Amino acid sequence: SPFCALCAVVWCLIHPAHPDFQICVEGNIASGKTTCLKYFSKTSDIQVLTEPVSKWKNVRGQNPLALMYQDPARWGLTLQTYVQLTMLVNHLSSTAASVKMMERSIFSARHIFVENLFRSGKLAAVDYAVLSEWFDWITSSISLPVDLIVYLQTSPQTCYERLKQRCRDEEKAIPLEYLESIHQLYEDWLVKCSHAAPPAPVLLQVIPADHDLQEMLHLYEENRQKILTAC
Ligand code: DCP
Repeated sequence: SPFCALCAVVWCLIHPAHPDFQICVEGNIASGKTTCLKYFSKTSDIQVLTEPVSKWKNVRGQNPLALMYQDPARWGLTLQTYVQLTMLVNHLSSTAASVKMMERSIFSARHIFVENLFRSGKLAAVDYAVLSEWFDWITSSISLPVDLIVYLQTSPQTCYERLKQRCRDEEKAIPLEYLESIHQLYEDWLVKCSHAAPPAPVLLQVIPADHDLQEMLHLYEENRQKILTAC
């Protein structure tokens, strides 16, 4: 009947084609997530979502990433609100492939970056409360399944050197201590599970990522089999 056809259309709109397996690649700033995603994009049936950082550098001509680094107390909420939106869009994006791989997640945005800004005194308690309310509502009301987290585990020193090498304008003033705090939060979150539970139930694959590019490509190849088996 026409009624059923309409129901089917509405159903498709609110339930877009979900992949069978959703992977998030996590790690410190400059840990090599993009290289990892690029590598896996060559595997058929894995759809890789392009990195959202280009959006954070340019939303309608504005650069909230640069503003946040210039004055975190003023612009931290602005950037993190937008990061949360772009992450939500990526989590919900439908794909024809059976495996979807994305860079970071709405979970690390909250448990690593928002947490770090707050703990370091750069985010007002009211901004932290508002961001947390949004996060809690989104994650309790919308299904955002994550099946596997690939954690690129690096030393903060390695990330610092890579950061200096790539010389991204917005990131020029990032001190080593900032990378150390992000690293500690990642270890607490994913390895020690001490300050927030990863989205459950989730598999964790830790890849040591301090090596040079050639060795990393080798490690990705080794891990490709394990990841495909997990799928
Ligand atoms: N960022 C932030 N808040 C978030 C997520 C990221 O402030 N919730 C910042 C940290 C970086 C920039 O955004 O300055 C880009 O971060 P990513 O680590 O996600 O991207 P990279 O390109 O640095 O990753 P990689 O070098 O591992 O490919």
